Amino acid sequence: MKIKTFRAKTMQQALNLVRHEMGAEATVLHTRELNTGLLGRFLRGREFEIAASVEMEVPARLATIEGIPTLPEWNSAFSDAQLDDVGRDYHSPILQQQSDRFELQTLVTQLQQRQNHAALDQSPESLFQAYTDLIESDIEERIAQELIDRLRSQPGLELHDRFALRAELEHMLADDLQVAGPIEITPGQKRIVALVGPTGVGKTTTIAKLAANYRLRENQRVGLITVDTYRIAAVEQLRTYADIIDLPMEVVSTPREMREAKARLGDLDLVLMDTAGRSPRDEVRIQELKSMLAEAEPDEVHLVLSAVGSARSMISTAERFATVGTTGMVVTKLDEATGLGNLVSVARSSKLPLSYVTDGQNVPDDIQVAKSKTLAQQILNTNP
Ligand SMILES: Nc1nc2c(ncn2[C@@H]2O[C@H](COP(=O)(O)OP(=O)(O)O)[C@@H](O)[C@H]2O)c(=O)[nH]1
Ligand SMILES: [Mg+2]
Repeated sequence: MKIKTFRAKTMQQALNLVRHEMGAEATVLHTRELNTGLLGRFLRGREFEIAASVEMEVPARLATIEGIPTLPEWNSAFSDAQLDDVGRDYHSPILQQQSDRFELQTLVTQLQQRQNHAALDQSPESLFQAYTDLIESDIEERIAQELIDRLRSQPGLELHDRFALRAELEHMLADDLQVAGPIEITPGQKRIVALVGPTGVGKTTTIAKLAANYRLRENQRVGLITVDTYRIAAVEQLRTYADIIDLPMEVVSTPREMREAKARLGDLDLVLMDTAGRSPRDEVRIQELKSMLAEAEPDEVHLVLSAVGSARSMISTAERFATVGTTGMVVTKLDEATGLGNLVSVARSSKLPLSYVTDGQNVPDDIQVAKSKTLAQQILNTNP
C-alpha cells in the first residue's frame, strides 16, 4: 500500500497538500504535531505531519459529526512543505476522506480543538510574545493559553499594543491571586494563628518575622507555641527567637499540654503556633497535626509554601493540608524563585487567599503583606 507523509507549517497547509497530491479521495491515516516543545517551536517553528493514502477503504468516523464550526481563514503558503514517500504498511486507519471540503474541514476542526495552540499562528506578534512571556514566568501552559484566549476575545482591546496586553494580563492575574490581608488583632482578644506546611519551607523563620513585627513594631502582646518537638534543633531555633524578641514560649507535644499551654498564654493578643514540617504524603503525621490543631482551636491556619516548588507539588501539598483546615497561604522564598507563575496555579486550585510573602532570610524585615497587584506585577516582571 502506498502511504505518503506530508509536512507543513499548519495543519490546513498539510491537508491542502494531501488534497493537491492525492485528490479528494485520500484517506488521512495519522496526524501529529512535530516540535511540540517550546524550544523546538522557537528553533524550527510549528510543523504538522499527515500520513495519507488513496488505497485505504475505511468507514469515515468523523463524517457524521454535525454542527461543525466554520474554519478561520488559514493562510496557505506551501513554501515550507515537504513531501516524502514512506511506503510502509499502516494498520490503524482513522478516517476515510470521502468528500473533499466537508471532511477536511471536520478533521481540521477536531485537530484544532486538540491543538489549542493552533490559533496562535494567526495572532499578532505581540500576543505570541505575551504567551511566551507567561510561559517563561512559569505559568502553566494551559493557564497561559486560557489567558491569551481571554485577551483575544476582549472587546476593544488593541491586540498589537504590548503595554495594553500587559496591563490586561496584570488585571487578570491579580484577580486570580486573592489576598487575605494581615493578621487582624483586637487587643485583649487572643488570636491564635498556626503555620503548617512541609519541612524547610520557612515556617519557623516566618513565625519569628511575624512575632518580631507584631511585638516590636506594633507593640502587641505576642506568645509562641511550638509543637515541633521531633527535632531538638527545631525547638532551640524558635527559643532563640523568643529570647531575642523577649516572648513567652510554650513547647507542646500532646493535646493535653496544648490545653495547658493555651491557658498559660491566656492574656495575650496574638499566639503564633509553629508546627513540625510534615511530608504531605505522610497521612499519619497529617492526622497527628489535625488532632493537635483540634485542641488548639486556632483562628487561622496558614499553609506555608515555598515559591521554589513546582506548580504541581504546590497544588498537591495544598490538597493534603486542606484536611487540617487551612484558611490562608504564606508563600516564602520569592527571592529564590525563577518565576512566580506557579502561584497562580496553587491559588486557583486551593482557593486559599494569600496572607504574606517572604523574600529573604532576614528577621524581621523580609516579609510583606501579600498584595494582588504587586504579585501580578512580579509574575509579569514589571515590578520596578
Ligand atoms: N531565601 C530565603 N530563605 C528563607 C526564607 N524563609 C526561610 N528561609 C530559609 O529556609 C530555611 C528553612 O527555614 P525554617 O524556618 O527552619 O523552615 P521550617 O522547617 O518550615 O520551619 C532556613 O535556612 C531559612 O533561613 C525566604 O523567604 N527566603
Ligand atoms: Mg521549623
